[in-house]
Amino acid sequence: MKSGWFSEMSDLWPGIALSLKVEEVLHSERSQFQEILVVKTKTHGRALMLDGAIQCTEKDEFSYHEMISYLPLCSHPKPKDILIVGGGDGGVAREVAKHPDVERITLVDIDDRVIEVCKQYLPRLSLGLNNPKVTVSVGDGFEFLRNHRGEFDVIITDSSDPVGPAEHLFKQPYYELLKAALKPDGIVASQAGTVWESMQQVQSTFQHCKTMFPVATYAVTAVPTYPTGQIGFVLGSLNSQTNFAEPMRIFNDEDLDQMEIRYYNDKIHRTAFVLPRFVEKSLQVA
Ligand code: AAT
Repeated sequence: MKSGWFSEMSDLWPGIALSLKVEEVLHSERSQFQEILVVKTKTHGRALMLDGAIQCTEKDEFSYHEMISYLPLCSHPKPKDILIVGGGDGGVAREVAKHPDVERITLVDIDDRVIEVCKQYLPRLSLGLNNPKVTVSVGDGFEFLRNHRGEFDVIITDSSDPVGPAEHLFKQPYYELLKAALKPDGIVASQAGTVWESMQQVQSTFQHCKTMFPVATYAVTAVPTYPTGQIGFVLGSLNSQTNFAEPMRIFNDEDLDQMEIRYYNDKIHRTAFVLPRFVEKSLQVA
């Protein structure tokens, strides 16, 4: 590897790797669960990597964090109680807390070291964890859900990829627990990988969701520093009337400016569900 560059190599996206020029390694440790690395990049601000996979860079994290938050929140008539599984960097909590209907946010991340390291090095994300609406809990999201029934309007799974501590968050039993933890008409949204390199993962996550929820769909957004520059979300609703592609709550430009939302609006919400033909066919969503 060329010195001074970080390359994101993984068996999940074999034969392809995004590289970032690194100016300084700010933090590196092996926690109980994973390898944590924070670097200062030349062009993308600070970046967090877990087990060699880019979790976020300061330059483009807003696309992912806004979309994984507002696609489900704006598809729900009154999202008051929210659970975030993963998301220890605070980016999703930061966005979810901006939604005026949201009253309580519980965040459960497996790794308290990710939370602490992000508090120290990624303050623009971790400020989300200090919001008074947010309660942070440390533990496995799967185990947490076992003990929570009928409590949440929206559950967002902002988890790392399906290797290591997040592996079981991409399997059928997790979707059974998600369903049970929702209130009536509840909605779920989960990080679900990219169709360009991980079609099988997308298909199986989507199938799990479809098995448990009367409405299930897949949406995409652009994140230049994620593998292939694109990432998708699986969304499910217990309400058979939910039409994810048409937002129930529309923020106007003034609202969006005030909320410091830079990527999401109602137009991009609708577009996120427009999928290429090969994806429609693979997921049978057409
Ligand atoms: N916010 C964008 C970054 C992430 S964070 C993924 C988080 O999931 C990490 O903080 C990790 O500690 C946490 N996590 C992993 N497994 C579990 C688990 N079983 N229970 C709770 N939290 C967990 C997502 C990056 C996506 C990368 C795409 N390539």
